[in-house]
Amino acid sequence: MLRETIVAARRVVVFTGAGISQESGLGTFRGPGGLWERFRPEDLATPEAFARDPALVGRWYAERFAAMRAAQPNAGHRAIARWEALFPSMVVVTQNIDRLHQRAGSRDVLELHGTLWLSRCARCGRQVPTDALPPADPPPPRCACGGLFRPGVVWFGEPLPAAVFARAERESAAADLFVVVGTSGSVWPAAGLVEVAARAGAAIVEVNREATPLSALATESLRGAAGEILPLLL
Ligand code: BJW
Ligand code: ZN
Repeated sequence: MLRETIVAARRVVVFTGAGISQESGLGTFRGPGGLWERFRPEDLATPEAFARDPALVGRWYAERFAAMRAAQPNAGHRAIARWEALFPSMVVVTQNIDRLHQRAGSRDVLELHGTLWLSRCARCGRQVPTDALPPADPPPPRCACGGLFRPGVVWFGEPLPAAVFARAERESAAADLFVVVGTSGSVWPAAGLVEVAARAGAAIVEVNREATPLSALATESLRGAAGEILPLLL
């Protein structure tokens, strides 16, 4: 059944979250050992937190950027990249900011929550590669205009990049196979894409170590590690 669905698929969307990068050594947000167990999101991942304590927020992201640079794509990222050759249309929609999909070879990646590889001036909006900036410890580097550089990610309360999200919605509505990997499905509006795909009639395949609120929408739920299951699906 799953086999037939995959073989017949023409338009595929793979929707990913922090769980796919867990086997590359990057922390997830929620659950045991997750980043939010040690930190409160509102202390670090909001524009208010950055305004209140830019050095603290800057240091936290500098540490995570160092970990991301050192991390390597895993078997899950690589399997997804290889799917591009198998389907007429294949898009990766990711909530991740680590660029591991691109480094694994995926060419069409929609970054819903931005990327830590880019920084931008909080005052004038000028965008620069994060590794071109001096180390953020302390204080965060400043732009020529005097503003502070902030990570190029989407914080709570901020809008997602509109054109990127609009395309993600279109692709989700047009997909015949929608594969959800390693996300708790608890952050909106990203999580709503699964509903968009389900309502439009796509087969939903979930790959996760645990059940999530999205499992109810899934045609098929595969429980386990993405790095083990995704190469098998191939
Ligand atoms: C494995 C595995 C392995 C582990 N293999 N699986 C509607 C209802 C309620 C609230 C809202 C709503 N609409 C908006 C909101 C508010 C808010 C929100 O969603 N809040 C909820 C928490 C309730 N949303 C927003 O604020 C968004 N903006 C917005 O709505 O703007 C509106 C607006 C419009 C116009 C003007 C102004 C505003 C923005 C959300 C931004 C989220 N940002 C973050 C931080 C990014 C930067 C950073 O990294 O620091 O994005 S939060 C964090 O969560 C990060 C992630 O992308 C995101 C999702 O997490 P993810 O990927 O699902 O990770 P986990 O840890 O939750 O789950 C991992 C999963 O993997 C688990 O299920 C494991 O079991 C599994 N797993 N290892 C397979 N090896
Ligand atoms: Zn500036």
